[in-house]
Amino acid sequence: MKRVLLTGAAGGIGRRLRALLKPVYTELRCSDIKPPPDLMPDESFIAADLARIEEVERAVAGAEGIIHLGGHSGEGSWETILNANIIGCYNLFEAARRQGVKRVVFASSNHAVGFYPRHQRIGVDVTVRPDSRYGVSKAFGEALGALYADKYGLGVLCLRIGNVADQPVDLRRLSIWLKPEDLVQLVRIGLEHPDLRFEIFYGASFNERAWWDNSRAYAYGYRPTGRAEDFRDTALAAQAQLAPDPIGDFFQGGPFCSDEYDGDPPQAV
Ligand code: 15L
Repeated sequence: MKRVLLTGAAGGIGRRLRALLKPVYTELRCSDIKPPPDLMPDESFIAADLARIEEVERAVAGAEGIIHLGGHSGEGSWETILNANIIGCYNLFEAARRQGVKRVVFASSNHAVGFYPRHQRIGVDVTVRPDSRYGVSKAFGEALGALYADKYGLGVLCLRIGNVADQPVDLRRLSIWLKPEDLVQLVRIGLEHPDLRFEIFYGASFNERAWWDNSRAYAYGYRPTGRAEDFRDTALAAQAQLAPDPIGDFFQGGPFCSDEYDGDPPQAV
């Protein structure tokens, strides 16, 4: 696998992945709605608005694999989520099918299951419990990925990404942190593992406080190198500066759960 398209190349995760993937995929093509400000002369870039399928198809043409990070990466208005993450995600999978792409790695999110309480350990087989319109769009993307795998034979890996950063920055992130190099490992499994058809993995490093059973990823050879507890003291010191959030502190999705929350106080079951 050489010809790989990276959507969302101008975003936070996209910027990190571009640097880390350059030596791996020598024909990496980057895409976003606008060129990343730090685009290097040796990087290949094609602009595409995900809501316009003809632009997406142009970007996808010739690619063997796609890493789909593109779209809106947090909660947004329905219109924003609809265009970037619902229509945009459909356009991406449909363009991949039309252009004969072999593999798609879809950046899903922990927010597809954010309304599970923190005391519950979950695998990838639970019912989705999105914590936001954004989370719903990620559950939609996972469903679309399953359809394109089962019906059209595309190889699809959905990564329910926790939080990609150099280190975990608060208590919640001690459970969901993903070291950028570990994300590269996961992406490479999605693009290159010969047995992969459709899978969902959690995008998390080796975190002793994890809420997620990531055994499917381990079965495909994932061996994370990041250990959140190595940063425990700084993460807990940062947490001590934050105001308590009785809803967000109860659920896995954190502030995505407390944002617009209008239900009863959560009860531990
Ligand atoms: C996400 O899915 C977001 O894209 C990111 O900005 C973080 O908010 C992350 O989840 C998180 O849960 O920390």
